[in-house]
Amino acid sequence: MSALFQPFKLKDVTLRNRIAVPPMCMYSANDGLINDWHQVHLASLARGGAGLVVVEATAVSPEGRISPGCAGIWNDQLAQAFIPAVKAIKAAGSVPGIQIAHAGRKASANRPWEGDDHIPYDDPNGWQTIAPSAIAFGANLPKQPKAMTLDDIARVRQDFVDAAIRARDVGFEWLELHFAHGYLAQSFFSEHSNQRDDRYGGSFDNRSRFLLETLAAVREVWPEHLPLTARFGVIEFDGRDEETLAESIELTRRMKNGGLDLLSVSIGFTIPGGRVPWAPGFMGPIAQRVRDEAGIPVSSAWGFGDPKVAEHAVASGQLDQALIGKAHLANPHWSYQAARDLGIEKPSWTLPAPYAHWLERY
Ligand code: FNR
Ligand code: 536
Repeated sequence: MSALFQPFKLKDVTLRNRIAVPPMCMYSANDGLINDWHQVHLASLARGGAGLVVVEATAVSPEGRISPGCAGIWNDQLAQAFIPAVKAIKAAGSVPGIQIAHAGRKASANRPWEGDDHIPYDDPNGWQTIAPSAIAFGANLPKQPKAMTLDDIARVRQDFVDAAIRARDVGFEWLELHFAHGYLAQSFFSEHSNQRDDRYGGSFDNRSRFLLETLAAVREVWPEHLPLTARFGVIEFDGRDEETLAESIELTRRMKNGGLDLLSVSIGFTIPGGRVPWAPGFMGPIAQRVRDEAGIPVSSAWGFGDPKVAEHAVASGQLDQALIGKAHLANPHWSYQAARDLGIEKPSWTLPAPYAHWLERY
């Protein structure tokens, strides 16, 4: 019996299996507006059998985009462009999710295949970035961000709320707050990037405040019966891993108390030089600690692309849900293929009859 192909119920949403497509930026939007490419990309992933498809990091404000090509949801026109994708994902039997995001000091960057480096603020394609403190990321992003005022903080929190309302109103059934990967929220939590001396910096309570306040404000508008989740980097691999993990687990407990339904356990990426111990399934034991110690369902990525590794992670209680990223870009039918590889006879991924009828004996 496969664990990966068991349904997963969270709040009133039942996913057909434990496989999810995590958010993956396409860097192909114009002024935040997604286009036909995004519709094809998202629909094909849902048709491939994953229980959940989460739309790429979608900026809550123009300056929150990583690159000029990033998707946005800062007005109703941008939100409505997601309706065909939402409908296609549902028609394919999957559940549509969206990650709402602010890139903070990692914004105003060129696309990865164009160098991944900073676009100067005075370039027509670039803009002034904002962050908890005026500290640059370094490496390929050396430009100093502007330290946010209290008004800036309140405004961005409200941008997350407005984005959540729009996501709700165009039919998304799963919301993910992007609190990971060195972007704005993660950079509030980390002392590497947050050296504020007001109530948003310094102590653990203060560094947690932006994340907890944003979660609380979004919880007010996101429907109670739908999953509210976050992606958060619980570890930096910077040599202070036990301390960071202990703080992260405590923050996760507080987020759970604040209405979080699942944590997507990821890596902080707040500093350029982290020593990530890449290996198949290496995040499994870390995710399990969060799951056990914070008592919350978890998902994780970074190396579960081999079906046996993903199956083991779910079966052994490390993960409630396996995130399969790049392997889905290579093969949108990863779920179908995984079921075949794992020798599942009648997988609960239930392809629609026009396919299943032919493929069960194929
Ligand atoms: C990503 N990733 C990512 N993560 C996230 O939280 N929001 C995002 O928008 C993106 N965008 C993105 C674009 C592309 C092209 C890649 C390859 C990755 C990270 C992604 O969700 C996933 O965690 C990693 O790819 C690791 O999982 P895999 O690929 O090893 O299964
Ligand atoms: C993974 N990425 C995450 C992104 C976009 C680009 C790639 C995101 O969360 N929007 C990654 C992050 C940091 C370091 C390596 C890879």
